Amino acid sequence: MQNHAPITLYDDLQARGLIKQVTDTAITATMKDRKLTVYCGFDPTADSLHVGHMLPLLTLRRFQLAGHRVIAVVGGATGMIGDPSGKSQERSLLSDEQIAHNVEGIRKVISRFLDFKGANPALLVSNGDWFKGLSFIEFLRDVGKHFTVNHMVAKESVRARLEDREHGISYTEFSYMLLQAYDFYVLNEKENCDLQIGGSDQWGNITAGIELIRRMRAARGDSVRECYGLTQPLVTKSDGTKFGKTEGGAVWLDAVKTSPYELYQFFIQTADSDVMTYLRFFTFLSHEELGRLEQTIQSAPEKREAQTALAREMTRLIHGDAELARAEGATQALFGAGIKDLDEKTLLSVMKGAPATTKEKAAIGNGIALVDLLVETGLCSSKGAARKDITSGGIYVNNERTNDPAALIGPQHFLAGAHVVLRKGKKNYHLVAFC
Ligand code: 383
Repeated sequence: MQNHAPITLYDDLQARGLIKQVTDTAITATMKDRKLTVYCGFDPTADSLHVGHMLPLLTLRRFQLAGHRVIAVVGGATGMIGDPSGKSQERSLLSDEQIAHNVEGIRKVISRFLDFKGANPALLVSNGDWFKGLSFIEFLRDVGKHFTVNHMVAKESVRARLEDREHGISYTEFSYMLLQAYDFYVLNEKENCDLQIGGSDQWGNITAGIELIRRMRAARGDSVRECYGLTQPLVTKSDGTKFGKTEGGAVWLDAVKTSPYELYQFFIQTADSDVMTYLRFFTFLSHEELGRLEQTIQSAPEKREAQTALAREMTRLIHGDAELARAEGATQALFGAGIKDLDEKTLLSVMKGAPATTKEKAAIGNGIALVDLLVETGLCSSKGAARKDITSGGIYVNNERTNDPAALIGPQHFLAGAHVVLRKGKKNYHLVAFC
């Protein structure tokens, strides 16, 4: 008999490998005894978040689903400074307009992961709200006084940069930790926030916050309040390359920057050796279902059931059911006649990454010889080779095999937006756009 008793949030996080460090082991008991208020911060370095931000974002969601109160902080102020944690070089500063634009983009992404309406609504704030009214002198007197530089230089984020004499660290970035510490203090005072989470790169900033809360309260003679920090492992790939990057750059959580189809494909391509880790990290599938999927990797790896489950869950979570259906449709279309039914946006997104050629409609009249097009696109090295490939059945036009070496390609072949998809063999696609 399997035990279906619901497990506690802490045990669930632990079983999924989502906890790297905690500041106090008492947090296990506290999380069972009462509801916490937990926060995580996101700096507006771009106008969207990417898959690298998903772990803490989804962990906030797990906390919310378990009945805890969650706060997402967008760094309207900290984004102006730049967190040196985990960064080997000084950041370039963003303009006020850029930051305002990015804050809005990030707000939109976060809103899709947390519930802002129900009985236990999430809160989304920008730390610009409290830093705006604070003067430099006030900050140095009230906050800076509680930190010794000796202590600050010992934190990993700063130490690494002090040792690197070539790049060093500016006074600006050196101060970053104080800002994040102050956020925790403000949220603790105003919202009774008692837990901060983040990736393990955030450990120094989180512990600085806990210290600051203790010291500022002690300086005023206020009672001690228990506050906690919890960090999560950084997501890695077993082949040593960076998670979340493709040839086209970062994988974003915004449909305009990374289409749902591309996101789906990104997760489909997960290696067998990583897929269970990601399923545990990112999905809300039960432990029984995770166990079942793990077995399929042994019993039928060629079916890639675990990868499909991961891609489905992530696309649904990030973009919703309708986009998942489109991404799945597009995936099948890529290999079949369904390609004819795709709209232009989906077709272009499916073909993104494939080489493309543009031709003028006017220049081809009723049609251009398929052999010529195959040579022009570089799919075949010569007309002779093209004819051979066609007769041997290796050439497809819009995913339909074409055996006629004299075939003409013309308007009757145009897919959405006057495109023709050529394919040689199983995988060599080429998109021809007629304009
Ligand atoms: C700002 C103000 C706060 C608390 C946190 C912050 C942001 C923090 C930071 N976080 C990273 C970011 O913004 O720089 N100083 O890109 C990333 N996070 C999360 C997680 C992660 C971290 O947003 O490890 C990956 O996503 O903590 O690198 O009061």
